[in-house]
Amino acid sequence: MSDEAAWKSLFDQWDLDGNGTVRLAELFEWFKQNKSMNHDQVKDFLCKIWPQMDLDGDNKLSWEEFKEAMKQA
Ligand SMILES: [Ca+2]
Repeated sequence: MSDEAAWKSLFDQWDLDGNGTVRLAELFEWFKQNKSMNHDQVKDFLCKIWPQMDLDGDNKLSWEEFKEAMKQA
């Protein structure tokens, strides 16, 4: 699987309602369910990474923003 295909499959997992953008709330739910982190751990983690991913600050993560974040990770 190419990097981009792997990223897309992760992005699709994060996009719980399948509308093509990932909201902070969706990411929050995903990390709680999939990473065995408690509420505070997820909150701390997302406080750090979210601003680096949501480049235009609209509180939604587009596929383009997601790809940029992955390239820099
Ligand atoms: Ca955004």
